[in-house]
Amino acid sequence: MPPKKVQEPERKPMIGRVGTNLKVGIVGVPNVGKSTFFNVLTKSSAAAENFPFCTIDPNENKVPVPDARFDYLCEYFKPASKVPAFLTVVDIAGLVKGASEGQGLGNAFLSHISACDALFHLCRAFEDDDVTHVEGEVNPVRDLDIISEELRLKDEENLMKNLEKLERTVGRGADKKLKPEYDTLLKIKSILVDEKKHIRFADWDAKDIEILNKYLFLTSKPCIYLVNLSEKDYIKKKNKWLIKIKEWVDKNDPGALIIPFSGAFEHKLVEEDVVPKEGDPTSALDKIIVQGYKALQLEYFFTAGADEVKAWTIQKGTKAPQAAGRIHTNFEKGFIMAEVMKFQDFKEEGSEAACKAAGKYRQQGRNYVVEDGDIIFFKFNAGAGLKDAKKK
Ligand SMILES: Nc1nc2c(ncn2[C@@H]2O[C@H](COP(=O)(O)OP(=O)(O)OP(=O)(O)O)[C@@H](O)[C@H]2O)c(=O)[nH]1
Ligand SMILES: [Mg+2]
Repeated sequence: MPPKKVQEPERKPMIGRVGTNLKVGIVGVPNVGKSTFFNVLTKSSAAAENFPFCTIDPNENKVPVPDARFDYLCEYFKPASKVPAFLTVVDIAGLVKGASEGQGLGNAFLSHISACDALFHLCRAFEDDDVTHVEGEVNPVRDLDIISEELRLKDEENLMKNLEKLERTVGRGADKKLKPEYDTLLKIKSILVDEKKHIRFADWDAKDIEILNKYLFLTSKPCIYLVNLSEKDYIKKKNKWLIKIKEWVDKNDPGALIIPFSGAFEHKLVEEDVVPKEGDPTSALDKIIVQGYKALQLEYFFTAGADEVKAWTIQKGTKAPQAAGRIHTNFEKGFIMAEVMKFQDFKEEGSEAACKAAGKYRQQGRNYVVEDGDIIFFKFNAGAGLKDAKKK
């Protein structure tokens, strides 16, 4: 009798690029503190000066993702090598009204934003007469509108170009194969052009997502809103724009996160290298990094031992053999099983042996979907015999 096929539950595909080399781009109008934020976030020194369009070419850097579980494992194993997960951040040039038609630094921004997978949309809510605002007075809601509309217009241009191309073939009934793609583009048009909304506003089915992932429109990328406050406002958690920004996000990008921070405050923390005491205001950067990483739909599993504690980045929904393949292609090819401990179990039981004794050290097969924070030991067949994949 042929073996019964196990029916797997349908997984809805994700909107976005496939891979683990994903990036978050910082967007916003000129001179609002993007490069200053990039510098304090990634501890680098991209040019950040008081004039619009200070940034021309994008700067890219990596920043470790803070994680108490990783710290615990390092403390436990005291390994020779510690490798956390990293978030890649790109500092992009400022956009002005009309950028989609070539104003300001113009169209170059398209490819820079296109190369990113999620966006930190940074707006300025701090007053400082010494810092020039391209639109005159400070008004983050107007600025959010400007950037949001430029991104939408760029997508509209891209969409209409492709729709016209398809119309010539599909419209005349000449190419039936392309009809589903054409239908999805029409659906996108109704959201993007007729309703003037961003693509991520709508609920897309698996077939649409396949098409969206072919085009990678700018407004399909997830967005986190970062509000740059003065140090005083950040510490008091008060600023007149915060409610208005919340209203804008609820209307234009429902469900998206808003994170207030202060470039000036963060800059001071880095410069003065102060260790905050109990009750002191704390940095917003850790939260921004963790949320940025989540927005990319990335997660990681751990390998842990005396040699190395390492976080391995994977996309959500990755199965055990492909996760093993992150370490080495042979691990995927010769995959036998994954031996998995949940981080929480490991911490509660206190050791691998205790986890085993408690039945919390589980052997998982090729259909196992790896979960964020799993501690994994892969077994694979390297031709001759069974070899351990764990780095002990
Ligand atoms: N008062 C105050 N000034 C800031 C803050 N963040 C940045 N600035 C100043 O604002 C000016 C512009 O900062 P940048 O970080 O270069 O701004 P940007 O958004 O990268 O600008 P472009 O690259 O031109 O688009 C600089 O003079 C900064 O010192 C802040 O939080 N408070
Ligand atoms: Mg800049």
